Amino acid sequence: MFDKILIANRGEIALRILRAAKELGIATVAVHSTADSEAMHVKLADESVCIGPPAARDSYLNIPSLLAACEITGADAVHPGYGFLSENARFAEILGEHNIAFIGPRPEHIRIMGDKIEAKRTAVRLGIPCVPGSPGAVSDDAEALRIGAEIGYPVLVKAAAGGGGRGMKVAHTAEELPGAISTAKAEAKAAFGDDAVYLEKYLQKPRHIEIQVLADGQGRAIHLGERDCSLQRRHQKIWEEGPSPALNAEQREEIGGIVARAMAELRYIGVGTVEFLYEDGRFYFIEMNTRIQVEHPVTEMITGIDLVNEQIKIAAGSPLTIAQEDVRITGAAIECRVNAEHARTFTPSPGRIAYYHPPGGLGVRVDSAVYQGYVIPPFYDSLVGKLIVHGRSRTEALMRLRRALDEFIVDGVETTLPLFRTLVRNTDIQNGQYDIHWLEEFLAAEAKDEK
Ligand code: MV4
Repeated sequence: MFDKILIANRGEIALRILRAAKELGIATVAVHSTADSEAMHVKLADESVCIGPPAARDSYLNIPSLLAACEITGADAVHPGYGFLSENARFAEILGEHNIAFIGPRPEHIRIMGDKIEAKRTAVRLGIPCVPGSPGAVSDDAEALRIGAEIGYPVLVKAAAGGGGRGMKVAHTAEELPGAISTAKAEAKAAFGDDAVYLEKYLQKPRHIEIQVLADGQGRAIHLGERDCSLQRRHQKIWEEGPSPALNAEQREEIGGIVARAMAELRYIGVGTVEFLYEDGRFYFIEMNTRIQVEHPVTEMITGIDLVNEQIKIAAGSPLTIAQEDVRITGAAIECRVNAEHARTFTPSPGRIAYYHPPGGLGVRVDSAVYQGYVIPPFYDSLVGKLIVHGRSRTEALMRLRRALDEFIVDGVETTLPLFRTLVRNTDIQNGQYDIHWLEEFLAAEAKDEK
């Protein structure tokens, strides 16, 4: 097992990793920018190192500074959390060259999944169902039009280097396709320095359902059910829940089994999330995330499995000790991402938290790194904390969420709590009847009613 883990992150996820490390008896090193000297993860870690000025590229993304921090403290492993360097294959490789363990998958798997065309090719090879589309990058309009005619319109043009929704263009007809391709290519070139694009049939009203996997790189892999992350705005997830209100146990076992077998065959290491669009009873692979995700607590609440604990043990070379038969999905969990933003306009609201009272009680979890008097800096994401509730049924989870939201007080900054208090009382949400466009349509309708 590791002796000392350096946590290359900040905020609630740094705290989450620190807690898992402490429970394993592993010493912790926090790193921080000059803007984060008073951050909770710095206060709770055994040691801390300042790695640079506020801008992320000079601190949390600064590989030489992180290596120096490992050297100074003698850390033998690095946990990257989510965001920042968590899906940087080169960082994982460099750590390996310095005999420091990267708590995550092999660089090779990070690289494959970072290229959306390569990821899809791999998914096809492993028997994971994909959206019909071009087999690889499209090079000329004639080829694109041939594929368009074959799969039918609307067609979605996606950037190979994209992901998270950047660099996508819809062509509703063949006439629109060449224009959509050239626009997508220009945007992809400007955003990622890579203009490779591919085509997919555009699914109009899907849900976003992702399967959580755990694999040991030695041929063992299990799935931990799904999370429904359809409620999002501008590709930012707002509300995540599991199990999905749209699936039954049989559908879950089928897609989960396919994904687990694929990850075992790939010799994937650690935690991973395989993302699907789900429409008319069918799953279509879109991407794979090779990191621990923001919404992982949903899975932890319904399975009772500590994902970060498992992730650390696997990175240290331990075989997976949980069998698929041991995984039981119990009840329902919902996570709300509470941001320091205006609940209607979503404009960021950094500043001092004048009063803070988080909710508690049975089935309530708050993953947060803020405290009363803490100043939310303007340089990073605006997450105040994640409120996660668990109930024996989805109905119980919803009632518990309503209660917990009413208890939650954050003064001094604007937060998205009022939005969640509205959502938890909405009939579509209560009935689980929503797709990936529901939230933006709801917000647009609300904005209209305001006038
Ligand atoms: C799609 C799609 C419809 N059809 N692919 C957006 C982010 C990226 N992960 C994939 N995305 C989509 N891919 C096909 N073939 C619609 C989206 C999409 C979306 C997906 C998941 C969650 C929210 C979304 C919001 C808009 C579009």
